[in-house]
Amino acid sequence: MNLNRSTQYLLTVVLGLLLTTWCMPHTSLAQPSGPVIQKMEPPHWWNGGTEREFVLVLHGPQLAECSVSIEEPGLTVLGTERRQHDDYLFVRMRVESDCPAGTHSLALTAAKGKTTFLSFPIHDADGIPKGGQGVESGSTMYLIMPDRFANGEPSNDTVDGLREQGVDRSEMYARHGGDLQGIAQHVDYLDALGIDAVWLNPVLLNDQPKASYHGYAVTDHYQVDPRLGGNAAYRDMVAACHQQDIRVIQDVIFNHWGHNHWMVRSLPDSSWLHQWPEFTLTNYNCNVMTDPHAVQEEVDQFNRGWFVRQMPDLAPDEDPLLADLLVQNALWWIAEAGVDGFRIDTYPYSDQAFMAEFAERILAQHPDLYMFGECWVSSPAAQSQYLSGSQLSTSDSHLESVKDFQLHFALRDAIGEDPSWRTGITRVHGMLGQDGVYPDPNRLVTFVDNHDTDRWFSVAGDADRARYGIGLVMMTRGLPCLYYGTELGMDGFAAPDGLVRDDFPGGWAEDERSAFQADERTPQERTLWSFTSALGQARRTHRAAFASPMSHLIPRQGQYHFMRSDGTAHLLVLTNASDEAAKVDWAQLAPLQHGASILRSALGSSGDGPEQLSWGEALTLDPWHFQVYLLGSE
Ligand SMILES: [Ca+2]
Ligand SMILES: [Ca+2]
Repeated sequence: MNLNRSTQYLLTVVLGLLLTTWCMPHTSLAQPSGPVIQKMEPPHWWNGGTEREFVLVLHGPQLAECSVSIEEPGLTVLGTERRQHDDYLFVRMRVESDCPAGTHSLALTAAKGKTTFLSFPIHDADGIPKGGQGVESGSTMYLIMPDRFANGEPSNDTVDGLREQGVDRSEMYARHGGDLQGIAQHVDYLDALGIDAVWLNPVLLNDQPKASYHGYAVTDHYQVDPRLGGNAAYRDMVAACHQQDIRVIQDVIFNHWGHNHWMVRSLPDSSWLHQWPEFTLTNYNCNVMTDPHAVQEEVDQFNRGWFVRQMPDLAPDEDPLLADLLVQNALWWIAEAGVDGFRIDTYPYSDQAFMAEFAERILAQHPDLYMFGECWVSSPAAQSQYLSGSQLSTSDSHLESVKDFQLHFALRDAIGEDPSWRTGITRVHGMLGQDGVYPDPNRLVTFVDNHDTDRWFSVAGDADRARYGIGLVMMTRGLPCLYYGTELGMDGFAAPDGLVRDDFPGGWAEDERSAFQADERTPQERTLWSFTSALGQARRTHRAAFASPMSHLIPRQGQYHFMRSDGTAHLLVLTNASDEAAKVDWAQLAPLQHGASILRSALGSSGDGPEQLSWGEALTLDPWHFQVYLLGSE
């Protein structure tokens, strides 16, 4: 179809208005005689279960001049605020627990005296799903890019009115059609793998013309992307996960919005974005944030420069109203969908005072909720400074955890090197030896790969090394997070990053085989999957041991042994990170014996060497051997 420009524009406006009204109540928002409300956020609130006060954002021609009143039991207008743009009115509201659920009417009166009655729904607090449960120590997490995992509902693959149309699975930056229904349909798969929590790349609407699949350019904060299934599918997916006792982590971004965000296209106030005399990118050097020698100009450019031109840099530091709206949106999703945690994107790039305020306000409502930041920094000292309770920081971030890039780097370097006094697995031992800088290293999110890095199988170079690295990250301290497909040995280097975001085999009806089914996996996939699953299940069986501190021994010629123990269950991890077979030195292991006489595999037949042996019995560790033994006696 070839449309001329004005027809295209008209269609865009009409479809835009249709989209805008999706989240609105059925009763008419606008009367011809009074103010016209084109957009309202949030679409509803609750009469309990979350903060009593919230800000209602109203957008429409000249709304800033309106006054608002309400005569409904339990619902009060505390006041209104306006900003530079005349089309916005911000209404501070308060809901009491005796406010009846249902639709309530707000009178919005224009300066000329005409009134529009706005319908606003209050939902019953009893309907709020259980959320904010956090992630227990000893758990295992799993990262999914929703567009690339499973297409549970082909009818939503393309949605009229959105800027990016269609799917093309042969094109790495096009949409592929995966969705939340697809994830909900495979909760059993996650459970079988031993997964206790899923983290999804952002699910909110990304109405961007290109590469909208990755989700990091949000354009509407109260709508899950309809191509992922919309808000209802999100609620259903979280419920399906909770049914299997799997927690859900929402990916949130406070550094930027998408440049097609409706509030960026109609900016309430210039102060809401970091402004520069001319367009300025961030310098992408996270280390300036913790570098005592850094000059302020470079810190400012890092923190206030834009990530890319399509991602305008948010300034909650400039306006407390914007800060309130960001916090409120997160609270809304906890109540709406029942999410259990937040992974905070580009954490150091965001305003740090706001990030601390955000975490503090969320935890005040949901003390168990788990939050971790993406801090792509280059030392344990820098990584530590983002954590609440860090002795290296002078302020409290209220942030419990970060992704452990330091262990990731050490393992990446180690896996390709011959072992020596300084190289190979010694790097991992040395990195873990710096854990004293963290308040609780067991809460760090550990990983071999993610959606931005090379896939682990390609880094490791072969199946044995890949298996070793997965074993190590699953058994050492921290909360391991597997990236979808890593358990199958999916490969690819992130050059460019689209190459590490392939579709999960079998997620689409037209796929030739389904790796969700054990009998359709290749022999190599089967071996790696069984091993990973055995590790995941061992973590579940011995959760307390994995929630406890670890002990490890100095590596010798690549042999690296460590213990996870809660004082009752003792799990001895015997590994050989080298190309040479080696005999176990039981004398070195003596500090970890705990009086045991028998060792039994905690991985069933998926570990290496004998499934059972006596303490002191001759034992050879093959190259890249990995085994976990539960200590016992006769
Ligand atoms: Ca779909
Ligand atoms: Ca920033």
